[in-house]
Amino acid sequence: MTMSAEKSYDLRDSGVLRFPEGFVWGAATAAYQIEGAARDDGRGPSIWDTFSRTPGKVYSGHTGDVACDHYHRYPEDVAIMRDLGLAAYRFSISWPRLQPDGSGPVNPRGLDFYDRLVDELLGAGITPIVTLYHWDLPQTLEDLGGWTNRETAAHFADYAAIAHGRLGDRVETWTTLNEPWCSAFLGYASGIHAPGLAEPALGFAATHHLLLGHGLAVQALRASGATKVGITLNLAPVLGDDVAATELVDGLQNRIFLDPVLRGEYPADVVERARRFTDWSFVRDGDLETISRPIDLLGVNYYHPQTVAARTGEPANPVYPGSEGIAFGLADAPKTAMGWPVQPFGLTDLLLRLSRDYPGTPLIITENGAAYDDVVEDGEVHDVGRLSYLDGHLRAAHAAIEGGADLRGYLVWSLLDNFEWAEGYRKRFGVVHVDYGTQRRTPKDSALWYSKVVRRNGL
Ligand code: NCW
Repeated sequence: MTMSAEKSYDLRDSGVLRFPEGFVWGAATAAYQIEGAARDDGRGPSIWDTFSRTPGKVYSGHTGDVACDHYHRYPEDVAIMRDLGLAAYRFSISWPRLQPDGSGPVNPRGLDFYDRLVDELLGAGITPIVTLYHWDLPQTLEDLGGWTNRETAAHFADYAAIAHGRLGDRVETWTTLNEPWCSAFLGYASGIHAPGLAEPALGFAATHHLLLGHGLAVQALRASGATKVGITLNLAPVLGDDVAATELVDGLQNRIFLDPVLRGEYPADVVERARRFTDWSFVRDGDLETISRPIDLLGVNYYHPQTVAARTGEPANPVYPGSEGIAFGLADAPKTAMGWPVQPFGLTDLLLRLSRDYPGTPLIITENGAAYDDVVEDGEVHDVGRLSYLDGHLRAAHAAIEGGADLRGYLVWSLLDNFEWAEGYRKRFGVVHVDYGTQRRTPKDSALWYSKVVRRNGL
């Protein structure tokens, strides 16, 4: 890693930490978490509609039926971003809005919605960044096996081409999957997320077909003329004294996705350890070439490191198949409302490690943020915990840039409080508060602070 003195000088200006010129500042959301309008205008059902209706799966039976009603209120939400001075907005497209059954007929009214949203953003001077898959698989495809079925990957590429065909003239940056680790290991290996299956073998098959879907979608997007294409992974440094434990968890969290995409191979240690669950016969000749098609950016979602230790008799954590004998979550640090430790140094470490181990791919933080139990007082939300979380992580990102990481932007998770998956509406990640009774939006102190950071391109 080389660190140029000139670069580090440029980034500091009378005590202000400056980010590089052109650094992209924005916010992120996901379709199922904010749109609502679950039955409007021909949208088909997704696995999250089904899962949230399955008793006991989501806190208090919450669903995304209404959520933030963003489907109808998007002009107000875009205006909030414009007033905050945000330069970019990362949103996801709901696959079942575009193709109600996940393959076959296209729903023109679904396409129309994203068309309107993109035009509204551009009119407000905000650059749209599209995520094609943020977990809302069409239920019809799940009925055929979902991501455990190889066909789903091909359908995903068709859907990518449809979306790009309509929006590609105005949207430059496209990412394929959001956090495939969650889709595979929360959705198919542990049952914590939709579709709620809990078989380690299914988690590995889903991982491969998600990655194949990514590679096929990259090809489809390129064929349709896209020039900035990437994937978003939820990555975490794994901390602990026991080398075998940290390597195992690092393999299952990070390298199982990074290596195929950026090196064209699965990590040998992960393949070996998973043999007790799968023979990997779903990996066919040519798949890894497809999966490792060059990408233009890597989206990094960072929340916290994972701390592990060897502990005899510890049962496997179902989200990490084969992890018996490993204890998780031991960090001695303040926790957010999710119980996640606040450890900003992990972001610096992660970005520098990516630069070192997977050089040449520009990085963008596609999500970072925190849930806290916010309250509105006289029309204001004094979310000091979130503000300090964001400040610490931006300093950590800046340190990584000074250390040589090619970091191009930062998108806070999330613009709005929203449907936090299995946690329902009880966990609030937004920099803008949402009153779900009235749909009133209230920018929190963190949003007002972030707005200043964005305007001065620094801290
Ligand atoms: S749940 C989750 N998140 C949050 C979500 O709102 C967003 O859509 C995701 O991209 C914030 O960022 C991501 N991430 C996965 C959490 C892992 C939970 C592991 C539970 C293990 C027992």
